[in-house]
Amino acid sequence: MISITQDNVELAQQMADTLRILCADMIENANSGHPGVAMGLADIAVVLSTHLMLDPTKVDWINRDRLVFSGGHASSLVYALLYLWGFDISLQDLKSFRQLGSKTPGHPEIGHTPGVEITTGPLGQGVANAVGLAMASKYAKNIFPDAISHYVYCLCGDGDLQEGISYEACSLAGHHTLNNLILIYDCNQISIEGNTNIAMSEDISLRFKAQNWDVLECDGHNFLDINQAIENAKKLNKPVLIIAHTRIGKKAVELEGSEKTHGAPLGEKILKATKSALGFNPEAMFVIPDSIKQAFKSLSIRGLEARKKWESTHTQSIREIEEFCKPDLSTIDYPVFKKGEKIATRTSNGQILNAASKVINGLIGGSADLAPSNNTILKDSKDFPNGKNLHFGIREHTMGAISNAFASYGLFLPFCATFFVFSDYLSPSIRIASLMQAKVFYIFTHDSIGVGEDGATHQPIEQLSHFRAMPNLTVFRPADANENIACFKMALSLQAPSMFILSRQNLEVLSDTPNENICFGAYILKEASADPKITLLASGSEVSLALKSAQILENDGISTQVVSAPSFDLLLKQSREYHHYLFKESKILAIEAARSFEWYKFADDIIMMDSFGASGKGNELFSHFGFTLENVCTRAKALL
Ligand SMILES: Cc1ncc(C[n+]2csc(CCOP(=O)(O)OP(=O)(O)O)c2C)c(N)n1
Ligand SMILES: [Mg+2]
Repeated sequence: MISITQDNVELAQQMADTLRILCADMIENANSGHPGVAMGLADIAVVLSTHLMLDPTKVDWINRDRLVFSGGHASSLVYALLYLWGFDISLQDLKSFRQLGSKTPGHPEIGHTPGVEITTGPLGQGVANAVGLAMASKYAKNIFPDAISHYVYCLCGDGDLQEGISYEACSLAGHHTLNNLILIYDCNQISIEGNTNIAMSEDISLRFKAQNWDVLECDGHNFLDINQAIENAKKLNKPVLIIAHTRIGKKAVELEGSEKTHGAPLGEKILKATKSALGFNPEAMFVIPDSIKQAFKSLSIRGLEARKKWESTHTQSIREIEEFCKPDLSTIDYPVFKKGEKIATRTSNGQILNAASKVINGLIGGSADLAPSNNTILKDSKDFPNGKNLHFGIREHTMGAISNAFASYGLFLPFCATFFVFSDYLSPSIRIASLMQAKVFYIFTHDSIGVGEDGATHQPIEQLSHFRAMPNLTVFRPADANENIACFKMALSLQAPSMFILSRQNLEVLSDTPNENICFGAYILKEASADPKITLLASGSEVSLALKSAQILENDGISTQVVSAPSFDLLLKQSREYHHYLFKESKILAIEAARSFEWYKFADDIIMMDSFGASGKGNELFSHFGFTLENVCTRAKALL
């Protein structure tokens, strides 16, 4: 079967029922999972299978269609489909669904299971990811018009559309008239607590129309109807929402339509009864009739042939795409900063970004309406979709998820930006980026109480510790413009996300060249006159204070060194020998204008923020909160 017609509806039905039972078996076997969504979406999944162009033998084919399951709790369906489509997943993997060490974790994770496009589970993220993939595809098509022609499909549920991120994302999708995006809404009007009418009564169709989408509806259990909707959606010139009216747990005996199917196995009795009702052997598990295997297989053979044909007709584009993905980073002409110069790291970072953008054609990104403050405008590029400057609007959460999508699309190095304090608004997406090890650069300026007059609401306090605690994410807080360059180079070398925490206020450039020792996370910026008794350990704007304090302590006869620590994460990764080389036998006083308890890993005492900030002049705030020469020297001496 390669497309749905009146003649093969019966076969389609058998395929869908096989999926239903397979998913229910996986969940029963694991004794955990979500049968409702899998059984409810099985019919749509079969129709979608006839539209998707995927080649299981080449999962990174750049012109493949993208399919995002925004409701990651449909993972059983994801894995069952990938198995039947012929991806590198075995029946055994389905049998070890959700078990430790399996290829089939509780929610789909990119990199873990071949064929999974992006990690989903936190509701709403996937919708925004799909918008991001459609944007990535649209920009890719602008650069490689012959080669890129695929669709982005996304399956989402009531929960995804309740989440605020979906409003943000769909607003942007409508604004950009992303006509390569088809969002299929599993409208079963059931979530965990029961009917969605307990918390939701808006008109979804009107909502999407107001956001410049086209809206279609179909019976989500009628193959011809679903197929017609998808066919129609492809012809429209806007992003399309297909509201598919479905029943959760479709065909589960006694439980169809009930929230009870949402998050628990059907149970032996009901599973057996359901199998009998559908003509399956009630006693057998994981049975897939050969005819069904063949039907799915024919779809993936079609994908393989499409990919081969694409490769043979786009040889020139393929060469260009390969070049695009391999910029010569050694040719980046970084700006030069001279010792003693005064420049905010947000400003130096803007210059670095622009220098890098000239070489890295895939460097693309923007800010949530703060580009002039974050210094993230790429001056020699146009606005998306004609260039690399993205305007996210004031939609931080979606900005994070769209950046994740750009990173997983396969051609781009995305960055996004806002004030550091508003990183909270996209933190859930940063968490997923970290889990996925997606290479995204976060540019967060206005890094501390140094923000000044905007006051406590705008002064990040606890964010630095929060992100340092996030696995796989490297946080950089450079002390000056040259450290900024070194941190940027380091970030380019990592295959994971990086975060730049940058000052609003000017900082003195402390050395003449970028210090390569930044790869260790911290390094000795100023040696002590003798074996150090005190180490002043600081990051960012507090490094200057440490240097001046060290001079006073030295004058008072206390040998003092200064360690600049732009990256706590990288320092943590170094050996005990390196830590000992760095700190020797000295007492360590850390200085950081944040809630930086983690420095107790190394430090004997910390001068940090013990409260929220306040409004006032930046320099007065630093004094007010104890970031003074006097306090540093007193606290240092108290350690001896
Ligand atoms: C951000 C977030 N909040 C809560 C959850 C927990 N959760 C998982 S599924 C779900 C209900 C989703 O309802 P719906 O999308 O309608 O899925 P259905 O029950 O129809 O399968 C909830 C609350 C989650 N995964 N992500
Ligand atoms: Mg639902």
